[in-house]
Amino acid sequence: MNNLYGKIIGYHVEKNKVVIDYEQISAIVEAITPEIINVFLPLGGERKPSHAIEEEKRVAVELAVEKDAEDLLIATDQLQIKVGTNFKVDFYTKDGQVICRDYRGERAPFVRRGSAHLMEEEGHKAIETIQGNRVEVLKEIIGDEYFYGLGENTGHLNKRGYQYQMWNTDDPSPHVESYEKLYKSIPFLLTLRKNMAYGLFFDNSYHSYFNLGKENERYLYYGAKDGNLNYYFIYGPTVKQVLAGYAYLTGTTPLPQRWALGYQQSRHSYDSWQRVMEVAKTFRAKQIPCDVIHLDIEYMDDYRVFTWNQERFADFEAGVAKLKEMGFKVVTIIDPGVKKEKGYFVYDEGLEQGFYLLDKDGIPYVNRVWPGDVVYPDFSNSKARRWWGGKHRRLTEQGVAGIWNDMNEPAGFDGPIPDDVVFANDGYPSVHAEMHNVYGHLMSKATYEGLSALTGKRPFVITRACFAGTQKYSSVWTGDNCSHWEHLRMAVPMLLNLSLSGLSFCGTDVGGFSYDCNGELMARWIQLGIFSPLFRNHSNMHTRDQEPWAFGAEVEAICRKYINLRYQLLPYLYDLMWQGEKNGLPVLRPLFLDYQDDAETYELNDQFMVGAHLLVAPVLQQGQRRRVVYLPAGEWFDYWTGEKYRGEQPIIRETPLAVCPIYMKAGSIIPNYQAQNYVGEKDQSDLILDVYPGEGCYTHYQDDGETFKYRDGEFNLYRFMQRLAGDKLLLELEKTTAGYERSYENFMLKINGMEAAAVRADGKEITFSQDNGRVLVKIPAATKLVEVIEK
Ligand code: MIG
Repeated sequence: MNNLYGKIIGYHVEKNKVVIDYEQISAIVEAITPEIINVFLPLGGERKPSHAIEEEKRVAVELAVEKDAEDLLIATDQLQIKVGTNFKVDFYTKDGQVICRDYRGERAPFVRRGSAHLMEEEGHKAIETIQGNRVEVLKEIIGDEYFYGLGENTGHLNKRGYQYQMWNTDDPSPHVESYEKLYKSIPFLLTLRKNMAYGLFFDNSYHSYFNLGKENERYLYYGAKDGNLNYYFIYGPTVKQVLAGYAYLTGTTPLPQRWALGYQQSRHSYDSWQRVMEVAKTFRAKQIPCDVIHLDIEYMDDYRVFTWNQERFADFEAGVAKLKEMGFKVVTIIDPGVKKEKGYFVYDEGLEQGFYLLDKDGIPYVNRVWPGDVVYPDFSNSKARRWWGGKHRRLTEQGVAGIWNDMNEPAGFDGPIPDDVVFANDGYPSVHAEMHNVYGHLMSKATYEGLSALTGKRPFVITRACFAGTQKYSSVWTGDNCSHWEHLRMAVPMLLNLSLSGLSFCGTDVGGFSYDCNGELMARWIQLGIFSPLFRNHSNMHTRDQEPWAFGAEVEAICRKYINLRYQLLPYLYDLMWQGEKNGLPVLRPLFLDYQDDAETYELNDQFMVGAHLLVAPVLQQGQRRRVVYLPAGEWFDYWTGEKYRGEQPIIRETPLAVCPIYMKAGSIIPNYQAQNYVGEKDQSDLILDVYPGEGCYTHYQDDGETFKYRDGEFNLYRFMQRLAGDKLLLELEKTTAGYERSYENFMLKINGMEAAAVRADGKEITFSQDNGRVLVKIPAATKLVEVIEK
């Protein structure tokens, strides 16, 4: 780094903050908590309110500050921070172990020989060398380090050796490994090495770059074209602590309505009520569960947002109501581009109130999208956000249940929006170069807040573009993938890194968006899709039908079976979302989240955990009829056969088309619902508990599934504990919190891998049945103790 700020010539402490005067500039090191440190240098001007960290997060932290000859030594009760000449900043544990250190040498990129120009002439693409950023940070790579996070990127789980960019981009060609940027920018990096994990969150929304030991093995490089040096160091040493720290700053995904975890069917575009009804009826006739049908852009009147087509979608309200009777919710797409047309109420209202982005001459900036010429709402203006949020009344009044935000990178058919387009930014006027990456974020915030005010229910929003912190407002999907096996494979690390970047409520277009899907690919994609929190099948216009029945009887049966499994697992997924709102941990997890000491898990690109109890090893290759599954420490039950395996070893699993390998950890108690066609079809007053004998404890959460009343305590909690004692399995059941009026009547216990001689409930012998290596028992929900005596 060539930034020469000189020596430290003075400092003073203001509460949590140490202001450090250099010969050339003043820097700030501030403890947000004892484990989270903000490092700030005003390279680009005034410090504006962050769009990612929206609330005051500082707690009072005791700082010990000391100056030696050159350096300033700052200590919290968790960390020691050494700040030196030229604002080099190093982090140590309280007992002096290095965590993360600035790299002191010069940048030393590897040499590229030959001519980029000639290569481009021939039609190849040259790789951009990243230079000349206003903001630059180099951190030492300390030995065997692994890098994760950074939101949505192609490639592998571990990002070491690669370069990525933060610049929200809608590039419709097939996403391949060499892509450095996609729709989402999450400048959060998680670093893992033996016994240590830490995070760096760079809160700068300008176009920025991460080079993770690609340029040189010895350092990682972060650069931003403009703005300030402004990052948060987040101490672990566990990955879970780092994620909790990042969630503390940027927020967590709020618990969604329960139906939002159901299966969702989309298509660009179901273009009339007639076609929508055909699809809806087929789901019910074929008994394939489905909760949501999406209306893509063709529902609109000539792509005017907040309108609908009066012929193909005549009597909109009645159509939505009819679907509701059948148990379907309707989610409609809303793009940011507002058709530039006098007399169109949205355009006129926004224009009158000055709610559009302006070009440098102060005239509403125009680009072209679906409706033709459009103007763009300025979502950085809170008044514009409220106006936009309120516009959704038109749709919610018709019964629309959720909103899908697209094209909000923002995209424009006439090329990128110029850097100097002006945003109001609530009193901190800013240009597009700074606001581009937060445009989608602020749009989904407007949508979330609008839906929340209009419906009083937990909003369901999907967005394509986003920034750090969008998890507070929206779910995300990974944009325009293809019906390619490579894209199925890529989905696993992509969803895992999104999950590690705060965006727990994520999913892919199941079956693939572009290109034609085929039966085998569909079957495998559904098998993966049932585990992603957002579970939506979507495909492009002019591609082959992609509904679950479009590929013949065998694939249809597989889809039905797996979508049913998703619906059985709904209470487990819902529990995970509820926990995630509190602790910031994602639903989908790379294995190292729960097995951090096991280096075998650091580069598993084709396996994941759903919560802490369920391990999935999907099939990601055409024709693959067996695969290796790595089981981490513990004992594991094959979900399909009940067979038990010892962990810390790879095993081989046969994978005929109908089998996706799933393993349940011994000691797990997984809540299940009875199969149903949609959420709410059955009252689910009997909860199934799928028990895998061992030692374990599980907390189950229950509420109304829709409103915010849970935030006022209207929920129930149940604690289920199990342990083995000699030839007995003991289950203790307890309702530990009773705040929600409805409760379960019975628990249906499914005890796997056991044959029982007798079962006792609260000391009394009760009847049970035995089925395929499982004990089945129904007990009243008030039961406290169940003893299963092994045969
Ligand atoms: O220019 O609304 O990624 O899911 O179907 C394409 C039409 C616009 C891109 C989205 C895709 C959606 C499509 N949209």
